Amino acid sequence: MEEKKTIFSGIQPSGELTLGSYLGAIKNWVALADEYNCFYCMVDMHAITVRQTPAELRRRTLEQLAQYIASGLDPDKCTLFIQSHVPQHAELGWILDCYTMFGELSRMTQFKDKSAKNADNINAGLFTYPSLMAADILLYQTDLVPVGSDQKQHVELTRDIATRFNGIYGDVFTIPEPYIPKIGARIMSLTNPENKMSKSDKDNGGCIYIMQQPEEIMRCFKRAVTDSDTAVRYDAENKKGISNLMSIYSVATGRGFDEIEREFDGRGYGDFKAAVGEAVVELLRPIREEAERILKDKSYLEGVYKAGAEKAAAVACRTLRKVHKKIGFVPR
Ligand code: ATP
Ligand code: LTN
Repeated sequence: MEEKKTIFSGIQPSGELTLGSYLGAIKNWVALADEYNCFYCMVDMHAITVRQTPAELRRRTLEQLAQYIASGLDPDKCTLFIQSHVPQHAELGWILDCYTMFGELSRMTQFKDKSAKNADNINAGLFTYPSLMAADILLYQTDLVPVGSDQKQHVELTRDIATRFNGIYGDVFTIPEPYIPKIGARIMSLTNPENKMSKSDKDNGGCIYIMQQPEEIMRCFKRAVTDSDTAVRYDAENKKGISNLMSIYSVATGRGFDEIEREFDGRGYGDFKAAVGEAVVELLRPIREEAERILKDKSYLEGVYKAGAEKAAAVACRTLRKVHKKIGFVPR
């Protein structure tokens, strides 16, 4: 039997998980889980590139794990772990810093965005973030990285770093491919459809959270920004709000844009916004309920992340040993 290919992906526990991360990333993680050997991570080391409140970081890391499991990731089949529990990430991260160029890091749009948002804390970690992300991916000899479109640039840099390293030392790393959904790769804020829906943004009402109560979700969708037209029609340029709602509805229900346009022909925005809200409520309800249940069982969660770190470390150590040997470190 052919060996399964490998997937790696991670999310920062820097805020509550959003509908954007669910549709852009987690939904695909679940869809691909049976076919691949999967590593899914809570990237707490990435999260501290922006200042975090310690108790909240701890709480959100565990909540995120519960939400991964509740979304359908089976801890017996996928490796679910916390990044800081596998020290090889930091070790390879440092090494890859030495194979990543200042100019490359300066071009990363996430660095530019986050520097603008955190002007009082543009730390070195924020700048070198992509080489730590490259380490995350390359440690597991990853073939596929399912992410939203905002992370494409980081995966491409990972490929460049791996290709550069392999060019010097021979085939050490598998070159990974990004896996980006056709619809849902960039869910926009409901209040400001020019901006990505993002968990660390505090724009009231623009962001839907996986753990949000149905009434609040409905309220956010009813207030979603649209346009002065009345037709439910996909036009990503001129009807950003409606097109965003159509993407959400499409991924939540599996219906195509044509079908949605027909369904709401002549019905106006009010009906449509309520329907999107209801579809999202029903999509998230089982995940929220299951996550709430799992969260009560702290010892179960501890068992999952400890076993996950052990499985991850076994693979990570193998790659790191190979890297050490290639670059000329004396074996430990
Ligand atoms: P932060 O605000 O802390 O940067 P975020 O909300 O942008 O966080 P991430 O942790 O950066 O979320 O992203 C987690 C995963 O979800 C990534 O794969 C990312 O590409 C994807 N993702 C995040 N937001 C969206 C979105 N609005 N639409 C589609 N995919 C998204
Ligand atoms: N940079 C990503 C989070 C992240 C990641 C990764 C995603 C860190 N390491 C490895 C995929 C693979 C983000 O900000 N969403």
